[in-house]
Amino acid sequence: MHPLDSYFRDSLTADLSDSGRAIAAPESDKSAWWWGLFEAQATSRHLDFVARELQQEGRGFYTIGSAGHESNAMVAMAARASDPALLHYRSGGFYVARAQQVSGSTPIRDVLQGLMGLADEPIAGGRHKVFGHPDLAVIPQTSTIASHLPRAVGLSIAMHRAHRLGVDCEWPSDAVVVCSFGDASANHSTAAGAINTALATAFRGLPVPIVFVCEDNGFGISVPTPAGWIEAAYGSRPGLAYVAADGSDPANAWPAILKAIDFVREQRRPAFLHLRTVRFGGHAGSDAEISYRKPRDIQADYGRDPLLATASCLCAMGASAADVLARYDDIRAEIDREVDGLRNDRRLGSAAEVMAPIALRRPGRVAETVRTLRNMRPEQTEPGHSPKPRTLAESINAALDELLTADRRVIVFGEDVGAKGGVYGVTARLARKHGRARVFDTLLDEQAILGLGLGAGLAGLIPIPEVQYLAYLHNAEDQLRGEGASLPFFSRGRFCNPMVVRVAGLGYQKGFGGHFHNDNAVAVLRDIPGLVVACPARADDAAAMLRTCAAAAITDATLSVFLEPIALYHQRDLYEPGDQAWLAVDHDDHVPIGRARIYLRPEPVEGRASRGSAHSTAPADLTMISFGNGVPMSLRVARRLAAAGTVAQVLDLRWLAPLPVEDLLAAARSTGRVLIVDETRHSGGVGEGVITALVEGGFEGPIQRVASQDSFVHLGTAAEHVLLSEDEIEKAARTLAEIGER
Ligand SMILES: Cc1ncc(C[n+]2csc(CCOP(=O)(O)OP(=O)(O)O)c2C)c(N)n1
Ligand SMILES: [Mg+2]
Repeated sequence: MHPLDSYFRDSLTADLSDSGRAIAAPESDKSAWWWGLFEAQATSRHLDFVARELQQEGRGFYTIGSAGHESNAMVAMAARASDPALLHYRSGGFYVARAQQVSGSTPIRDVLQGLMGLADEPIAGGRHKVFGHPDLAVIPQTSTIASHLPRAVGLSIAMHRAHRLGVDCEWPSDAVVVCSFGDASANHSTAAGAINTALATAFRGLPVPIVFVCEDNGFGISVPTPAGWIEAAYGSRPGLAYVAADGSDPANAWPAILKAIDFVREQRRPAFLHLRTVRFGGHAGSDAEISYRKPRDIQADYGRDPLLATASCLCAMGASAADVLARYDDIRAEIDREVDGLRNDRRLGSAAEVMAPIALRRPGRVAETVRTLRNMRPEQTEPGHSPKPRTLAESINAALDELLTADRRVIVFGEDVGAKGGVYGVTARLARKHGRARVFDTLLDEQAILGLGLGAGLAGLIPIPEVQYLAYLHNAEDQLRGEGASLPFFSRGRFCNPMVVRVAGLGYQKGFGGHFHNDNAVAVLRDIPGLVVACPARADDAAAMLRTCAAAAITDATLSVFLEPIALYHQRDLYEPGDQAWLAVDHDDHVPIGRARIYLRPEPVEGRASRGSAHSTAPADLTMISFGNGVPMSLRVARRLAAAGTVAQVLDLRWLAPLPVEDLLAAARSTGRVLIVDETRHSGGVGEGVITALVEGGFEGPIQRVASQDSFVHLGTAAEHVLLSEDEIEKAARTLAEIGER
């Protein structure tokens, strides 16, 4: 028996009123309420004991428990079952108490299935031990501490926006977001940033109905949080209502907790509920607390057991210790019966089953959604007038305008996207036309921007945030990796993050130099399961691909990064100054995810007779596989090669994840030789993926790759030393063309 279990039993058996820790009875005799609290707390406690027993038997895989924190059950009791909750991994009491409010709930089974990794676990299908349930408004969280706070804040802001815009939102208009986390987590920059976002947003007068619940047990694994720090840090923040409650004194904690939740519900402003707790049994089953704590300190915590405190209240109201113990034992027996019932339950049986929720892809339906969206747009051209060729930036602007017009769920936001219309004018005029409720500036914090996007998706909106430069996505990247992309995985698709994150990036821009405005690192995005990475090079593709990404967000809750090559935003010419050959007319509705574009042969060179097959219908001599800035560079090189008698076709990948494997293999096979033109870095760049696809696809011809250096990008003209150049491309292409006869 766990020592905490024996301590509880022994203390109950001794006369509680003699224990020197008698607790004031609540004002009214609401014994049913107190029994409900005890039941939630004791259920959570026993589940923790059982988790460790199951692990010893090899049937359980998770032992981070809630023991000592169970007064968080009162937070659920003070909230409503429809209030979205994003919970700390020690909020077991909350979970059980929330389940008590929803008939038909099976919290014991849910939690057991979670820690045993069973396929029928209701939210994650056993993929991770999370607190989450589709019917309990509990949105599952990852283990990355504090990473859920930006989303929680985003949800609290976006719920209101959705209601204001008349968008269907699954959360009531007076809902309160409940977000719990630990005391050490409160120091994480993600938490600090998210709380700041809530305050800065509320400061502007916008509703931010969120209660931050800091479950303060005084430790982050082995590291103590100095006494008084949480109060010092959050007790007097302007705009943050601070409420303290002691979990080991539930009678006094209850009114404080109720006050915090009611305040947020009525005022629509953030509150910080500082819930003092203890932590029993170390950080997890594997944590030998004795190595960093004194035995007498560990023992002293037992006197602050919230279960004993609730038992005291029950006894003060007339229950006998035997009644309490009987209920305590009944709960354990109920859990044991559930464990027995789960003996033969299955776990997911294949990679396909595990991966099923990662990315829903229904290209047919996405295409239909694009058509529906397009039907909503006003007629853009007068009859008889041909549509105007556009630059990449103009085309994205027009596509955003069209999406905002077609679907009121679409919102566009980021740093400088509002009045200024973006650093490069891509969102110009959109705020004026569609209003500041739908096109708006955010705080200068990429985590906050993505968090708002994640929350907005949960509120029924279709967020299209902008991250100003690729270099600045990196400091917030976990919001895509850990939060956005993993949510469907941990919720079997019940909660998702439909979103298109526009990111301006890649090198070669002349206007604004240096690494941070020319960052070419995309490897960190390409390995995120399920994430779509789009990279349009030309205006017509940009509009069509943006529609595809938005339609995929609407239809399949797809999360996409839309990587826009800054250097191509305003490019008009391709071969010669004034030729306007890089402008394009938006004619395709959409581009299916993972389909490449092929430029079959170079434009003939005016006035120059080319040798070989440049103008014939014979197949090309080599395939250049590229994307982004590499596409116009390759086309220019192809033209020079054509003049010398070598015909090169250029394939634009368009999608960097998933790569258009079928298309690139077909193009490679059609010429037998491949040159990969990759403006990202030699190590970890996109080209590595292309080579792998070619080799794994059985392509046996010669492959050459040219890429940028493994360097940061220099300021000014010296950037040319490290970024891939057309000369390098041409040299490699000529070498490749000379390798044997096909
Ligand atoms: C970003 C991140 N860094 C490190 C960890 C490893 N880790 C897990 S829990 C934890 C301590 C958290 O302490 P606290 O926030 O006080 O919560 P408690 O476990 O005490 O309830 C750490 C360091 C993590 N999960 N996430
Ligand atoms: Mg802690």
